[in-house]
Amino acid sequence: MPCCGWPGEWGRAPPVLGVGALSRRDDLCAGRGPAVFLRIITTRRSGTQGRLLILAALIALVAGMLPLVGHLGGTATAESDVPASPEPPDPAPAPHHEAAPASAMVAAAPTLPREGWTVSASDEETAAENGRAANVLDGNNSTIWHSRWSGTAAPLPHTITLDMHRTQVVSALVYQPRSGSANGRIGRYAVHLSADGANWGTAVATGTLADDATVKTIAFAPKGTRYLRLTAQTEAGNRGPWSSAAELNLLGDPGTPAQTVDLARDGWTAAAGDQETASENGAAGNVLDGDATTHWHSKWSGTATPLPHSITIDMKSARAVSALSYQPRRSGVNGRIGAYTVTTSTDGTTFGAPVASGTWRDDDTVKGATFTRTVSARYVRLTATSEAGGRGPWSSAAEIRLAGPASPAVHGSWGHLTGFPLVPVASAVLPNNKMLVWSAYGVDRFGGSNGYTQTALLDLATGEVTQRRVENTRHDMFCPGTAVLADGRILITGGSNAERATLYDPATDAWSSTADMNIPRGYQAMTLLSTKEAFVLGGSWSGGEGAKDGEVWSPATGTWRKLSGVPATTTLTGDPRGAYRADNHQWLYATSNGRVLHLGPSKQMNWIDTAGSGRITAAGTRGDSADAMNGNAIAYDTGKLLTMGGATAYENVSATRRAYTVDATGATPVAARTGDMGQARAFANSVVMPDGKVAVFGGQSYPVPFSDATSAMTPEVWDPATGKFTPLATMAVPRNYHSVANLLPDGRIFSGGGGLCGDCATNHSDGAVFTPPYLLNADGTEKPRPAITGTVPAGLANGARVTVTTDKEVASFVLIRAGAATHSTDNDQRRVPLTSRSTATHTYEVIIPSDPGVALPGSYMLFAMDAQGVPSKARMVRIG
Ligand SMILES: [Cu+2]
Repeated sequence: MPCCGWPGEWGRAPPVLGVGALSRRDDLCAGRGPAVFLRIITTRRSGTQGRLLILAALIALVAGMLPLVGHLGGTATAESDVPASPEPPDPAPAPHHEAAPASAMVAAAPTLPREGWTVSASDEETAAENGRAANVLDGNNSTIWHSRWSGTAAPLPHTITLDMHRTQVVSALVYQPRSGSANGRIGRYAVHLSADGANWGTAVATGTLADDATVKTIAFAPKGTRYLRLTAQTEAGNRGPWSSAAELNLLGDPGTPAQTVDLARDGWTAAAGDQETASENGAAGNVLDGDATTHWHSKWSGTATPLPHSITIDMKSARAVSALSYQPRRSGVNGRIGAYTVTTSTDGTTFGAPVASGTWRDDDTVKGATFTRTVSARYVRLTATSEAGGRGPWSSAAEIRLAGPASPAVHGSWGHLTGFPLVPVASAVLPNNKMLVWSAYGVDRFGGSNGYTQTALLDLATGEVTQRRVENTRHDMFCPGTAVLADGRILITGGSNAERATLYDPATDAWSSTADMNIPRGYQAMTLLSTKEAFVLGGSWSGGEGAKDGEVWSPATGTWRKLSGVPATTTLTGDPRGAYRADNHQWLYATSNGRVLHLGPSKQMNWIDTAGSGRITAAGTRGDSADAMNGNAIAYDTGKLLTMGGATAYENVSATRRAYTVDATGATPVAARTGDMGQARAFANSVVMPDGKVAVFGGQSYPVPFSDATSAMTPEVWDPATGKFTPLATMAVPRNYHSVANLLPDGRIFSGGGGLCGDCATNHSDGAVFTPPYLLNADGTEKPRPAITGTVPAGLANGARVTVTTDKEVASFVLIRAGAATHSTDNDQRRVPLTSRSTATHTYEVIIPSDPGVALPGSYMLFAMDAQGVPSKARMVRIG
């Protein structure tokens, strides 16, 4: 039974040109387009790295303009049947290097070392010349791969496939044509990526290369991959059915160009050269209202105002600006901006040379334009010179944001992307400084109940990723429930094989089965209990709808006990899809005596007693909160939780910016509204940090599974002292449905994943590490950190008093439970501040809370913090 939406349903969408052809007029401006439109559009590939895509677009454009000149090298040419042609003039210089943002990005991308790589081709000439595929990796431009041409030539298309034998982030293919002869120069091409060498998805780049001997760089959005396939569809000069290449290289992660942070838009105004106000509310001011459902639209009723159109943001005072982000309209495709320039002004009259220019892809993702330099300006003007799909003389924008340089000490900073051999849909931080991630039966897709799962381990010390297909537990662990057990093992339940339950033991790296659940489930929630048992509730996404009563797993017997007194009926949201969605992804907080507070995402909260056959009793509503499906709940302090975001339905409804605190320390939980997030989010992930602040990453303001539209690219941090959210450094990759985030033992945060939709556009088989502000000086260097120096016992009992030594004076100690995240839910992470006292110089007695409902048994990171809140690296300890 497919869940999460079924990728096959719209995973193989027609190309976007076909989509554009459906739109004859501006019907979609009024939101009257057929529903299928949005679905098709959401399958377009990610465009967040729009800067990079500019280059690919320009290459394609330029190639089409260059004259096709036949060429026959003067030396002995292999292909004997080629008509002689005059020599071409010197190849025209490719003008794409003038696209500053794109080439700036590409230049920063390192050429990946090719040691250990292998290559194969659909065919190769070995009889009449040495045209073996391997020649493209030998660093010698005079040896080439050539498609088979002796006897009967193998017809086009030809493919050549690189295998890096490990997953790396790749951002471009560099094609060195053969020298000495033009034959086989690749013309029309497609580039595909694959994690497994079997599933290739849609092309990440297509186009036509110029018929000359210059090196060609084909850029695409950075992505983790192991295999890359270049398909040659035509010969550049139509000289024959041949393809050839002297060398192929790949460029790696271009890195985050400059760390930027969104500027607050309070008091700003927007004015456009023209706007539609007669037939719709297309006023310019809509780009600043934080509402992705309203937009600016150029005038289209009566006689449409012709391109170009411009819209100018007035920030009311001069600011340092270094990037613009453009969110396309949500209600249709018309007016999506294609080619654009950005100019700035200090007086609103005189605008300088463009600080950014390029062409945005025709899809619904949030687009970035990184300026060539940081400018001080009051006015920023976005000028659209083409409509992305050529649909008409229109321009539109849902939201326009401006960003300035980020200050590391305030906004943190992002590290490079790490590629994974799969989409990390679920993750668990392990006691051995590794992170376990897994997807489904496929590395980039799901469906069916296949009895095996693709997993990977990231070694946090070395960055090495190892892949493993887990078959022995006969469990497809896609869309599961997870719980970190008292002994550090991970219990994974249900999902695609809905009744199954699997254990992963980090100590032995072994996977094993435990008893099946009584009730098959998918999208259920779990938590460990203070009794060291594990509790599960809900999960109608898989194994049948409704009646997903609670049950409890015993570590002593390895069996499940049904809790007939804990039906899910009072824990449901009012989702329009009914039970299928109403009991998904519940927020559970284990407390004393085997009890659990169920605090969402339904607006109704409940106390659950797991003793015997269990009992569930109403615990009031979460303040004035509505249902908040796919929001987050985080235990940031003992008995204190923060909930944020979510939506009243699983999908296709606006998410909320609202956040609440829930105090569960008394008999009745007390909920109160706290500050709003800057952006509405569902499908986000949140992480509590040692200092008690909560960082939230990703999510969409209008949740649609497998879409990257309406992505919130600005993470935020909530401060419990002020109740306010403030922005953090902008993310490079959207993190939406099926993404994860975890606090790491070094005090940094992993944010990755998203997608798992097969041949779709929104698979993100990568992740990046965010360094929080508390670790950084203003200049981006790392602050001196305290260190825990002495031995800390690996296992600690509740109530233990442990002596901890440090290298310098520290102010406090804190435990953060190792998290296990999937589907915006992490009921494992909790922050437990510790009581401590100094007993000698740099020596402290630290008290582990005696109540296992406070220091819930399991794996913890023990941090020491100095008086400024700078944390040490953690020691991993096992409590209970
Ligand atoms: Cu899912």
